[in-house]
Amino acid sequence: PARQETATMLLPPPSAGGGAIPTVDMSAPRGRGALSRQVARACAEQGFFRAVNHGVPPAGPPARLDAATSAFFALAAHDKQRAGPPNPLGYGCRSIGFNGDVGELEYLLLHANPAAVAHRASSIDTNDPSRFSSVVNEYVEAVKQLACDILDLLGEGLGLEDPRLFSKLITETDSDSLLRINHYPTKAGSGGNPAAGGRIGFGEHSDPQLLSLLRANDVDGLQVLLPDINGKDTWIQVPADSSAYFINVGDLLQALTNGRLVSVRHRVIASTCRPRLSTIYFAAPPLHARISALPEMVTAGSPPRYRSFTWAEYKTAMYSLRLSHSRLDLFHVD
Ligand code: GA4
Repeated sequence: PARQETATMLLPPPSAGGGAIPTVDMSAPRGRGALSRQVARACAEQGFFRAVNHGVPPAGPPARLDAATSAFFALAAHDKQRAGPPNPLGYGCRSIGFNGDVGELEYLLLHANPAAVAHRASSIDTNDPSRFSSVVNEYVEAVKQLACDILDLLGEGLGLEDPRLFSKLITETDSDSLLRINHYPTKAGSGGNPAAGGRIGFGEHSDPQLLSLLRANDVDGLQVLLPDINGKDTWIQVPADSSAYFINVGDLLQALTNGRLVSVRHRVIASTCRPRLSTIYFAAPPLHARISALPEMVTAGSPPRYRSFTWAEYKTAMYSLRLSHSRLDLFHVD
């Protein structure tokens, strides 16, 4: 812990964010064409946006999932450990991945595939495993729908020959999508003083998959690395909005679009005052899916940047590296 405090003090302060974060009204007030261009632009310029009026009713699947996961995190440590260790799925506390990364959080990492969820849920809610898995499954159905909408808008906005190509990858029955629920507890003894905050909840990284959809309670903490007006990368504090979904471009979309879309680097600095609860759906293709730049994204002026790989191959690389590694660089053609 002492080492972490020192590292924290070296972090440059984030800029207060609102304005820099693109907001997309998914109800398409200016029509579908304008919406698809707006989504494609945000994903190309920031790799990140806030989706509002997204059509997922907050009192439905999200509220039921939050209740179930909060009840799980409130259990005694030894009861939670029954759903761990994360290998890589399951319950984890402080350690992230296999290579020594730590964070000030505990989490559940679940496969989004219904069969795999049911299997896992038996150790998560021993009283009523079928209820826990149905709550997860209905949430996944709702966010997967939103993910498909966004991916189709992206396909249209980028002018792809098959605009549904991205969404088809995640609706395959053997898609490798995940659901992660992160609980950042408060630091006992800090006296609720925000100035004593600044612990690294989840270190800097990009998401490896296609697209991530994050929803969190009203506790701040998420920061994204975005270019400022001079093009210099700056950490931007993302103001909490529990009614919105925050959308991240992942490494695979960057590779498929030959770098037109950018996978955004982000991190969480844990608050000391109130616990943060976030739920992230990572939309991924099947393991055997081959990822290479789409023909539309390759021109004489922009030749293929990355060599072709399968999602399985990419995952092997990602699990052998640290959280902050820019793993797409391994596939870069010079
Ligand atoms: C980052 C994004 C997702 O949370 C995650 C993480 C995964 C894990 O926790 O098992 C990884 C990390 C994430 C990338 C590098 C490796 C694997 C931890 C880690 C050090 C679930 C994912 O898919 O990649």
